[in-house]
Amino acid sequence: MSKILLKGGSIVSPRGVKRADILINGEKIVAVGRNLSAEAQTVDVGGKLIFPGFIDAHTHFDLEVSDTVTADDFDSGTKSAIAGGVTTVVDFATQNKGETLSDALNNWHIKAFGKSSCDYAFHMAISDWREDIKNELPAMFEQGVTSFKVYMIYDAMELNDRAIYELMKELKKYGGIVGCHCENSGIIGKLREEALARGETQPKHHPLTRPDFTEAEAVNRFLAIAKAADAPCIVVHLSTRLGYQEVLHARDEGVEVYAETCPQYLLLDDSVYDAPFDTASEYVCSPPLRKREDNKALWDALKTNNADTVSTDHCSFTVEQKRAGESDFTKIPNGMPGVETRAILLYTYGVKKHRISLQQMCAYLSENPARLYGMYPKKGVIKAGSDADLVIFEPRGHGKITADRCHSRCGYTPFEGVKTVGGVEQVYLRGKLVYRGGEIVLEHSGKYVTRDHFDL
Ligand code: DUC
Ligand code: ZN
Ligand code: ZN
Repeated sequence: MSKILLKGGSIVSPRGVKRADILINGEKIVAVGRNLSAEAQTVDVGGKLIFPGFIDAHTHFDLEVSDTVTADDFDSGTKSAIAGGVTTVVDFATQNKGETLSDALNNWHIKAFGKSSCDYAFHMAISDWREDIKNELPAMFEQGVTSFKVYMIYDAMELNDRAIYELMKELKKYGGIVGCHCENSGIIGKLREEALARGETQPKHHPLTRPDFTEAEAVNRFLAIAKAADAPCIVVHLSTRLGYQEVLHARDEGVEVYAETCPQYLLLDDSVYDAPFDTASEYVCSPPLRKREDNKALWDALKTNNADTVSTDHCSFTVEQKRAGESDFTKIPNGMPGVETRAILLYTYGVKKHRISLQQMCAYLSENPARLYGMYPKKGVIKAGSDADLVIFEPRGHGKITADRCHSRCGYTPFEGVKTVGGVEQVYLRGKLVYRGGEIVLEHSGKYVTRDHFDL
């Protein structure tokens, strides 16, 4: 078995930053401490920050949606991930109507197996709640799927309040948790119809037909359902100040709610939709980009530890694919890439701008998602016994995000030209160097991760 000794780095955790060496044996960390010595390949990481491998618990790779399929599959998506320091993704295995959950899980295993350059796990997105689906839940837990997703919007996916309530009550029996895409389908559906009838067909009409209160109402309703079911839950991709207030209010009422947001809701706003179609459509995602005051509220949520994770909702389409909605914004496939740029953005615009600390960055990108999704302490922490998933991060130097250096197949980044500080220098996945100095040096070595119950 190969041993590697990383010497002189500063190890980041939610509890602090400390100088220590890390000894890796095979796939695992076997020791962490000062002045370690061993017969091992020694790597000098003096002056670097070392994070537990980042986890992106919200990606959509190889997803069929809007009569097309996402530009990134598990091959390109996970290459993009490791280039961004992400050593584990939790993608959404998605049940199509009429399918069983085991059909959906098998489909996602086939999509990911042998193609993934980082480790991967699956949430199960349920779009068809039936008696036989209820009976399948124990089998999901046996196969390491312990978190579920529901959508309050999208014709092909939407569950009603009763189904969400029943699912929550059922999952409570097994210690599972439900994340929800919170948008009010009825109001948004009508606003879109009215906009199109007025000839309002452009990307700028996308945010106008999904106003902030449609997220807040859905968050409020989802949390009322969680309260009725007395079940823990997650609001995914929280995008508005109003929605955040609903989360705080529900917590005051005793609801166990966790909140996820994404870099695009922290850093971008709806002014981008005024650009010509090809540029504006790149930013069409749901929920849409919001206002600066919403960005600010979400940074505040992170600063005060009132949000729990920062994921990406990586769901990428090429400009060509986006052109399906050139004369009707409702036909633009929703989503954008993000898995590769999340960490550097959070470091540059979070840590370096003093909006969050380095420790909080580690909590949001590594430890909290590992705990929330039942992977801790295998993932999300640097300690003896954990997987040797490590990000060697250079804290100095200036750069710029450009699509030509990203690995997504969609051909663009919503952060084109954005200035950055520092960067991911090397990435270890279970003890193997997979990324170094801008190059992927080992591909397709990702494995499926079975998950336990959440513990955050
Ligand atoms: N929103 C997106 O923009 N894309 C994928 C799914 C979602 O909820
Ligand atoms: Zn969603
Ligand atoms: Zn999503």
